[in-house]
Amino acid sequence: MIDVIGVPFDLCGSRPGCALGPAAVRYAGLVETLQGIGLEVRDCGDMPAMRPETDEDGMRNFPPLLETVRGLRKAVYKTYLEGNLPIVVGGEHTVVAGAVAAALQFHGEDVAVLWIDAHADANTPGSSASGNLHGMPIAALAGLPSGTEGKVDEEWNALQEALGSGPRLSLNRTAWYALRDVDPPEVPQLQGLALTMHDIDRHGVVNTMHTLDRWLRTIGASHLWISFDVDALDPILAPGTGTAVRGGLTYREAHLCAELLFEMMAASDCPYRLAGVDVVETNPLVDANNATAVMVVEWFASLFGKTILGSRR
Ligand code: HAR
Ligand code: MN
Ligand code: MN
Ligand code: MN
Repeated sequence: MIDVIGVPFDLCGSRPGCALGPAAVRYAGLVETLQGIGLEVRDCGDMPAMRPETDEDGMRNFPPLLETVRGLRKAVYKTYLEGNLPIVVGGEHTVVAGAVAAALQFHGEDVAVLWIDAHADANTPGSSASGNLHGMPIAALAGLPSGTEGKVDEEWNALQEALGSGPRLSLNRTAWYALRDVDPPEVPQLQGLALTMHDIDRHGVVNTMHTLDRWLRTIGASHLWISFDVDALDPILAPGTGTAVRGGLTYREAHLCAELLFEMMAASDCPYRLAGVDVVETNPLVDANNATAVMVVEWFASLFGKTILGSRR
């Protein structure tokens, strides 16, 4: 059974609105669409909404973020204990740290992460030019030092604590896909597999997905967490997001990517299993006709086996 968990959190990004992401994705029919292709789906509703609150000398809205990350880690862990598969619907990318931490805690250190995103999200508080925590979840998961001191360093340590006692995410077990807006201090963190839009232009989705599959086997991944930031998509197709970057995945490329991920994991000799999926940064306030959320739901259908001529499940 799939557990859908909404996280209406948008206090640590560059523009508000993706707290409405879970509602937008539900209105676009996520639950019904997955049920329609034969999956058992339980909608667990949303995590509590948060109010803005910043401590003196601290990071913007850090206290409510901390509470949300901790709460999501517990919710995802509970999903695992019940034998279910989590789908997390954000909300800002920051919160995903709690979900991946739960996957690492439950499944162990051989969890690999596929980060489908225009951005690397590997800044630390010390390296971030914006100070926005949604650009830092990979650094938090990897347990990188804050690179700064004082209250901000204390908060970063509190975030580490909120991620729990499980193993940290190794940067060597992290793959990025559709990158095109990476800050210079993030480049040294790209230690796993970094597939940029250039690589996708040059080699196509089929070859880059094959590279991903081989890499997952080489590193001995036991499970795969797929994190889908909608800004990976081209903003012409999916304008509903806070930090749009032109030159992203086309409609067909995005679907092919999802269809191939399904195929890779359905292969009889596939050594890794899906640990969970999230979709984040959907902001219906800057969208028309909920186009981005509709695209997200179609993408999920492809990821779970829907093809043009029917379902492979
Ligand atoms: N790298 C920039 C920063 O750190 C922009 C990050 C934008 N992040 C997201 N999630 N929208 O990918 O501020
Ligand atoms: Mn992101
Ligand atoms: Mn397992
Ligand atoms: Mn992004």
